[in-house]
Amino acid sequence: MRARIRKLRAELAARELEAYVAIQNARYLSGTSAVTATIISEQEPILICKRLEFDRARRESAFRDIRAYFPYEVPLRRGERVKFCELWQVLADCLRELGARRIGFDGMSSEFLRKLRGAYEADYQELPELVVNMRKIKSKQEIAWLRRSAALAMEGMQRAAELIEEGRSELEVAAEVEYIMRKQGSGGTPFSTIVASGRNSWLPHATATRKRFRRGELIIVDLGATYEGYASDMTKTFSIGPTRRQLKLMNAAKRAQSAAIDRIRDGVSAADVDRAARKVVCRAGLEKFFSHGTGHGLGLAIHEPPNLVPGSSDLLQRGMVVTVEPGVYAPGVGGARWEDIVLVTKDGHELLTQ
Ligand SMILES: [Mn+2]
Repeated sequence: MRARIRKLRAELAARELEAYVAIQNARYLSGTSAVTATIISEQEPILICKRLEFDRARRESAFRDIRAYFPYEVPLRRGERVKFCELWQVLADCLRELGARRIGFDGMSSEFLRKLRGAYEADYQELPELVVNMRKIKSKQEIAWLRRSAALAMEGMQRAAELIEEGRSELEVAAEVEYIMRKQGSGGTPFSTIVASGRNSWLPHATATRKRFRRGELIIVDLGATYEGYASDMTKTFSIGPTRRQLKLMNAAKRAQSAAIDRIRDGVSAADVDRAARKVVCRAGLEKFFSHGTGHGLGLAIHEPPNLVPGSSDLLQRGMVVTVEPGVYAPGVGGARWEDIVLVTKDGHELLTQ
């Protein structure tokens, strides 16, 4: 956490900014999800949270300057200090106290910014990339947590593999995999577990329904766990008595994934990795069924930069953690997708799921 603050301060100094207000990235900077906003400057970093989160923020964050606010007046416990106001008013008070004139921030609605500016006039600059770029490269600790999270996802997937059989429902499988991941230490699923069979399998964002598996169906299982807030994301495609056309889809998605993973190493462009997957799908004559990007970064958020998509200007660097998940979705036939989590290393890559 200290290293993050130090890096951000260097970015601020380079841009002659006197303070940075983080809302989207407040958790990343402060180490707790109890946070609403943080203000980083040359002075003591400030954590702003709602009154009800104050005790948790104090327990979980290394920040010492913690300010609680609450939108309406309520009786307080002895010794409690709370400002009864809206978030923009606390921010304005803190920025005034810091005497900051040039202020960076990572994302506010125009309405919110208008109110903040009304309460404290300064030069505000929207610069989310200052923190977003830092977040792309994971620290040793973050990699360790992502590894644990990935291991939990693998346990879930193993359970799914045991349960795929005719007559079982999508929801039954989703419930069982979530149960086992939770029991093994998952903080919860970063997205609703996908178990999509038959006609649901060609909808890339199906969830899980009461539908039961039947012969001749493809079944996509896409699941994730969290560990210390860090998300995992993994997909496999199962089949019950697949047809030749279904096998072709599964094969193409699998080979596209391998081709993309093979490309991953320090210095390779994210667009190149996407292109490698697309080439395989194209050769199989299935390009019109590949309806999304090849992968995405993950960390505290399930989807974060870098994105492995056409036209991406990102270069993969050691310490980045990305998913690789090409998929093909042929209405009337089925959908197939494989997704694994890949750590970019100096000489290549390491799979965190398998
Ligand atoms: Mn994914």
